[in-house]
Amino acid sequence: MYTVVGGARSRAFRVLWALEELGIPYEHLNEGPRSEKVLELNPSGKVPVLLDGDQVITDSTAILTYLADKHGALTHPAGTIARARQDAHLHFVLDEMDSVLWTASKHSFALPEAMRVPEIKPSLKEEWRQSVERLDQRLEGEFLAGDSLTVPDVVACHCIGWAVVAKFPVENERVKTWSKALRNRPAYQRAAAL
Ligand SMILES: N[C@@H](CCC(=O)N[C@@H](CS)C(=O)NCC(=O)O)C(=O)O
Repeated sequence: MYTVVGGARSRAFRVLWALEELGIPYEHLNEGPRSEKVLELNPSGKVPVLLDGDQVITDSTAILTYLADKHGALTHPAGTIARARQDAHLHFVLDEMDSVLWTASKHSFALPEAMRVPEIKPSLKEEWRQSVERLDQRLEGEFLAGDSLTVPDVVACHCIGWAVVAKFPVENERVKTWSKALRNRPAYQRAAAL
C-alpha cells in the first residue's frame, strides 16, 4: 500500500493525480511541510513524501518517475529515445516553470519577511511568460511527449494551476487548451476533490 504524505494543495497533488491515473489505491496523510511526521520522514521537511511499505521516497518528480516505471504507465520505457525526450521535457518544466514559481513563493511567503525581495516579481513574471511560450513550442498535440499523458504533463499542468493561484498570467491559447483538457480528466478531478 502506498501512502502519500502532503496536502493536496502542495506538490503532493502531482502524486495524488498520478495515482488516480494509475488506478492504484493509496492512503493520504494531509500533512503540512515541516510537520513532526514529515520531518521524521524527510529531514528537509518538504512534501510530498511517498511511503511504499516501509520505504521512503522524497521529491515529487522522483516519486512520479518511480510510480510510472514500476507500473508501466505515464511514461515511455527507460532507455528509449522517446523516454530521453520525455525526461528533457520534465527537466525543462523543473528548470523554467517550477523554479520560477518557487522563487516567487519564497519571496512572497516562504522566506522570513526580512529576506524577501518583492522587486524580483516583475522579472519572474517575464521569465514565466517566456516559459509558457516555450511550453507551447514543446506540445506535440494533446500531450508533451507522444500521444498519451506522461510525467512532464502532470508536473507542467500542476505548475499552470499554481501560476493561476500565484497570479502569474497564462495567456497562451494552446497552453490554456492543453491544461484545460488535462484538468477535465476524471483522475485529475478525483485528486482535486481531496
Ligand atoms: N523538488 C521538491 C520540492 C518540494 C517542496 O519544496 N515542497 C514544498 C511544498 S509544495 C515544501 O514542502 N516547502 C517547505 C519548505 O521548503 O520548507 C518536490 O518536487 O517535491
